[in-house]
Amino acid sequence: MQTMLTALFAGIGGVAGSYAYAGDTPSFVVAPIAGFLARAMPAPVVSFAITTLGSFGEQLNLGTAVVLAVALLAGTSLVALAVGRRVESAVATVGLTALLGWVATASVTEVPLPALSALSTGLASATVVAVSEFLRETSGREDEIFDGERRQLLGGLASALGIGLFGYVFGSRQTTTSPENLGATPRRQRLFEEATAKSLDIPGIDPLISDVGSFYEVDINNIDPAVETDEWTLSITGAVERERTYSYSDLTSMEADDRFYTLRCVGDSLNGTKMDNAIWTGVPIMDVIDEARPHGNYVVLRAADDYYEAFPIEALRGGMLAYGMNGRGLPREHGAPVRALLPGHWGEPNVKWITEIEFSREAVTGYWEQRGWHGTGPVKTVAKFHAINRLPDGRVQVGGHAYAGTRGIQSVEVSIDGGSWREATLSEPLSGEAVWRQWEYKYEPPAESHEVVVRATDRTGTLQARKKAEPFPNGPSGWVSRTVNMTANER
Ligand SMILES: Nc1nc2c(c(=O)[nH]1)N[C@H]1C(S)=C(S)[C@@H](COP(=O)(O)O)O[C@H]1N2
Ligand SMILES: [Mo]
Repeated sequence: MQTMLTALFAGIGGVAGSYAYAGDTPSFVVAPIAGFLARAMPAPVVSFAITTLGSFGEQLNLGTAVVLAVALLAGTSLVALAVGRRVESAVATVGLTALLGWVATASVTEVPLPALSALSTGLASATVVAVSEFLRETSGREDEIFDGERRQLLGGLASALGIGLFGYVFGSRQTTTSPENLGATPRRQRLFEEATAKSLDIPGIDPLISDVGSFYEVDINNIDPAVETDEWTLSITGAVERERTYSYSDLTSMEADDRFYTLRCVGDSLNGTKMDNAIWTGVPIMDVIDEARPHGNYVVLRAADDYYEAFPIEALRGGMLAYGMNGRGLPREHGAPVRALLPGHWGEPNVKWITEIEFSREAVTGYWEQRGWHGTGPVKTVAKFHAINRLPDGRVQVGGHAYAGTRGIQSVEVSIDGGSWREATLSEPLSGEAVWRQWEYKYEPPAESHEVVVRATDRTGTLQARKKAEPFPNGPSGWVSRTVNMTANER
């Protein structure tokens, strides 16, 4: 029993030691395990996790990975304890703990963790075992308050907690980097002012530019890649006349552009919040690609997290390689240092942490398409309905955002009586190819409790589809309908 607990503490210490070295990066021993779990999960489970569990699903995955990592290191420590005691050598026990912990950590995935990261894990486990074994063996006297086994357990627990605290402090330091300020160019300044001037003031919904901190995040790993700017490169490969490789400074020394561009995930629920807008800074993707003279019809964008999406080459037109977001460098969670942005497409092909643009003569099946999704094409038209406010004069204000990709939003209509439609007020369109608009409608409530339905029409004159569909596999559709209850404290 004592041995089991000592091994468990060693497992906890090992994971904490790994965190101390790597922080919240892919070199953390939990990261490859969480990634493995996410990829090994059958497609329907993944879809359920995304659309129903949301971030809880991610936490569940991360929690499971932590437990598995602790179990792995507890297992190797247990072996070391058994062998070391058999040969009656504390040195062997401790050394073997470090060695096995190191080997196990280094081999948890097909992509091995960096040697130093794995070593920090093994050493941390060995420290816990060393403290425990030392306390067990140095106790001899019968009249001691704590006998050897108690001392062993308390020592193991204390050292695991100590390493945990150390790991927390150092590991967090590893990962908190705030992106540099890109400085205010006149063009960027104009875009910020434009968004402020055009934003409608509707309590309960985002302004026209989302805060970077609340901008939705979707990706395949719990722990995002941490790509160093000076180590980053982008290769243009495959069916091209000349392969090319760009560094970060190659890219940033090209003529920069700033654009509004709205992103929406195909796995967003109909009235969900996986839709946001930002000002992005970068270079037109075609400026980079033209130099390589591609001749395939298809393109694959690959990333540092092994994510890849593939689609016909036309989708790249109007696209950008972005390294800035709302006036700062791209935050890590949104793809630092560089991501792709393809106006009007679902989020999927907007590949973050991009490392390679590969051209191909044949169609390739992307990461999500292998799992049954169809999320590389243009977005569906949607009017989201997020705000219900009671005005002091007794009227009701309802509002939200509407988005139709590059087709643009022409109008938004509201019905409060289950039949007749009134035009909502729209925010002035922002400059740009694929940008959302806000809508707002004020009315006298027809009853205590009533149903409000909203629908958008795009600039081609096409009405948002009424027929309901789940997000999987093509993105949600239908008209958003909400019950407004005057007696409840609605918002
Ligand atoms: N490298 C990489 N890029 C990625 C993803 C990913 O998992 N890995 N997810 C995609 C999906 S499904 C969406 S919706 C958008 C989300 O971008 P955001 O997290 O910046 O909002 O990124 C896309 N780009
Ligand atoms: Mo997505």
